[in-house]
Amino acid sequence: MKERLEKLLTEALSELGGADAVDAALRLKVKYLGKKGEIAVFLSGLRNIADAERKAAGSLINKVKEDLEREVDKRIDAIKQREKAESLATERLDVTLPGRRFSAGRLHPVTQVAAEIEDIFHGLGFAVAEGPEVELDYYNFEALNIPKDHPARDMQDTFYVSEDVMLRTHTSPVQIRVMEKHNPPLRVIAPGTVYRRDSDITHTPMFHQVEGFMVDERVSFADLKGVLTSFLQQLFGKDTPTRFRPSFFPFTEPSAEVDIRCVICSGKGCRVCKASGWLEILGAGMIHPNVFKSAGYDSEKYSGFAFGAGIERIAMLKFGIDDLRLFFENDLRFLRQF
Ligand code: 2NL
Repeated sequence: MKERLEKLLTEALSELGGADAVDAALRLKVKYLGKKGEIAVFLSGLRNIADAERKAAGSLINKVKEDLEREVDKRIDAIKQREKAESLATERLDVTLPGRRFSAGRLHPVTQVAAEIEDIFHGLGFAVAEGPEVELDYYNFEALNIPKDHPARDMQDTFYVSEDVMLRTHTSPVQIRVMEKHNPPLRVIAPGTVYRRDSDITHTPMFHQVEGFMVDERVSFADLKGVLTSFLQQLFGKDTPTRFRPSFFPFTEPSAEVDIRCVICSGKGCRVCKASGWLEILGAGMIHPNVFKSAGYDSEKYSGFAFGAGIERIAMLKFGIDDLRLFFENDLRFLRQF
């Protein structure tokens, strides 16, 4: 038995020497040391050995078993160390390589113009307010003195969610909400996204607007003219002529439309200003007493002006863009120019 054991050990060690991966070494461990392995065969053969020799034989088998266990573990350690050295040598990371460049993005021209408008009004003492884009009929129409039979309420123009809920068609409701919460004196602008059921070359169903208002005791039409003239001259240049024409809005009385001298032809007359020499840029007026009533303000004590303008239109005139749809196509060749 001793010779067979020694032969087994020699064989096992030689096989182990040929194992060059961890799983091969583990397979040998099972083959020799496993429950049904070669050593187990020797151990179960013990019962056929004479009582007097059994103890010596048993300890001999155990010694071979332990030697073999030690050798297998040593082999596995050696294989792991070699694999680690190999991966350190081959999987080198060159930390001196230049990084991948990210190209910088930029703000959308509509966002840029909105930010410039906010800056100018900030300088004039106005705060910025925001509000919901899904709005109640009350805030979008009713509180603004827009009666039930007014053409602006036509299904044609408004995206309705239900009878009383709609996508806001202007940012005026934000200003009603501000007046409900705060008392005069107030100077606030409300820039934001608005929605109208309209889609052709000069109208998109979603666009951007900035409205603003000022309320205090004794605010006059002269304040309206002063603030809006200063705003337009900061936006389009200090020598830009402006003019105020009578107009009508349900929420202001009196109302005006504000023009600037055509930025394309300087007043000579061109395609953009339709040969008039002027460009319409703002709507404005003195806030209607009925609007003050909705807000809970005393219209005998307070007066104020309000105005509204389309941001895309201003951006088109500032940047010389002739097609509104370019703002919504997100073509990088267009956007990179601003
Ligand atoms: C335009 C005209 C305008 C207003 C908006 C307003 C808001 C309140 C009360 C009174 Cl809360 N008026 N907003 C007033 C006049 C004109 O916009 O052409 N927008 C593009």
